[in-house]
Amino acid sequence: MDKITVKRCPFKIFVNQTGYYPDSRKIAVMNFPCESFRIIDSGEVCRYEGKTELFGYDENSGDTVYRADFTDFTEEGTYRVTSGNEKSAEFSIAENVYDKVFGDVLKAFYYLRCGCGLEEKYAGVYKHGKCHTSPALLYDDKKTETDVSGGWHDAGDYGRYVTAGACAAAHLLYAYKMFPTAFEKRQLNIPESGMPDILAECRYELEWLMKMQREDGGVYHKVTTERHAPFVMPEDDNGQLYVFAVSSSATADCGAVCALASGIYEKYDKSFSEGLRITAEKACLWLEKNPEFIGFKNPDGCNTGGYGERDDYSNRFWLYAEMYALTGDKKYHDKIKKSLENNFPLTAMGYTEMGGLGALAYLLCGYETDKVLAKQFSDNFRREAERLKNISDKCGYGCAMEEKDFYWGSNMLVMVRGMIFAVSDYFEKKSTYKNYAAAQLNYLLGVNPTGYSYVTGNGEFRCNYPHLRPANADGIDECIPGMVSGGPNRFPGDRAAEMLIPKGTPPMKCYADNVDCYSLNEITIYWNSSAVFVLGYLCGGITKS
Ligand code: 9MR
Ligand code: ZN
Repeated sequence: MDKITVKRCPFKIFVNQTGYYPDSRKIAVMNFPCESFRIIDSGEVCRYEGKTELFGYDENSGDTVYRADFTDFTEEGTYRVTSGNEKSAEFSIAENVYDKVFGDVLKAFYYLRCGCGLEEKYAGVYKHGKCHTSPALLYDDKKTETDVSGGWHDAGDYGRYVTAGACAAAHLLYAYKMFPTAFEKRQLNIPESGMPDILAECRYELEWLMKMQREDGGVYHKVTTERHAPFVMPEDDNGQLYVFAVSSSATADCGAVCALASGIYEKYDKSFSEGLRITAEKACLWLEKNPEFIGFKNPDGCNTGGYGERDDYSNRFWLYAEMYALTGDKKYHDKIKKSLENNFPLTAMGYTEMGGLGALAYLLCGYETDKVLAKQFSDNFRREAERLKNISDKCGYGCAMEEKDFYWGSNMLVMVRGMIFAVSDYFEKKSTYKNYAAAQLNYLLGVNPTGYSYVTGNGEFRCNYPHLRPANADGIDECIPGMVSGGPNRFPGDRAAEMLIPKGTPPMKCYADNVDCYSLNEITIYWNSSAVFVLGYLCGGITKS
């Protein structure tokens, strides 16, 4: 494939290109008039026939959508859907259908590790040398050296940002905590052992997060070079690293994820768990002394990520909820109540709004909870799931997104919505929204009007040229697998995207698999982590009591 031109999808019938569980709801989507469809196996033998249904006009794609429902075809195998001269990409029906994609989106974090080399026995052809290990200077004085090596590269760039990292690690840790059976035996072929691989991988990030804390408990917002690196391998990015100012959002998020992790790792490594608790407590003390919001703004001349926020209400709430869940100390319960006097969304689980993670902490806590408050939190998730279900039902592609939701990194919001379906089911101990969570994954993996699977290495027609420095610099045709692309963005925010996306393009089609389109096709750790959570639910399931 040429890296500059954007390939058009050869398929006009859209399916989850990974596939479906035998007992899942299965709907292929067409955007051309058709009346019937067939399912053919790899020997082109027809295995199923059915009538399509006109779904109607779908605003976010601009398509008139027809749908082929083959839910009652449950035989394991590899197939395509056909209609007239058109066909779908290949997909499977199988119990283990998500194994590869699940393993890949989780292994992606290993490929993004910073501060170490990636050895061939773990990384194969994607091996590379040690990166970003030189001491960083405090940006403020440009003199003081500090060791903040480690953690994951944030995204297509080589920056490491605390709020983004805390969010991604929290998604993974909650996925493990809520759906442990999906992870316990999942081998990722990474260097560590002695605990489930997902925990070993998160530990790599947590150790870095702890290094980002200053002696007084405040946490630096980010460590990056002053300007984004050119498209070179990480070991060749030798620009001076800087540690930028402390922010209250970074301090709260770092404390919160460390408190969450402290409880989880206790069983595996007492002293690590203890260190995490101390980090979290120090963050609390710093925040007490700094009750005002201290945001982050890039200094002039610096063009790496800002991750600015408008306030830190949800971050502080999340921290206090995690501290209460960890210690049962009433003083944190009082702080939870106090922080709820501010207004912020209590189901959001992105990288700026953390209220949903705080609610999760409270609902999963082993200590006594205020029944009214707990009910309010779980009702919020259920109400939000119901609202999203209605949106999904109105979308030809089953996606729970409205026009306004297709902004930078929209695929994260799709996955966070999948998370809300999962969380709601978890607390109801039912599988009411399982098909809706799956529908969000189906969209990500090909049931969308671009026809792309937005996960590298997965699906017959998949994105392969994300804005990801090592993938572009390594000279290897096939991109590192398991990277979730940011996806359609109705406000193309880079020059290449402005050129490639004609004005008036419907939101769901504002996408190009092009390395220069960072506003449409970058990757980030928190886009991957939200996909891991959804897969954790679909593969681990709800334990009915
Ligand atoms: O996801 C962020 C998006 O909402 C912003 O509009 C954009 C521009 O500031 O930045 C995005 O975040 C990037 C971060 O700043 C640096 N690493 C890559 C992130 C994804 O593009
Ligand atoms: Zn690095």
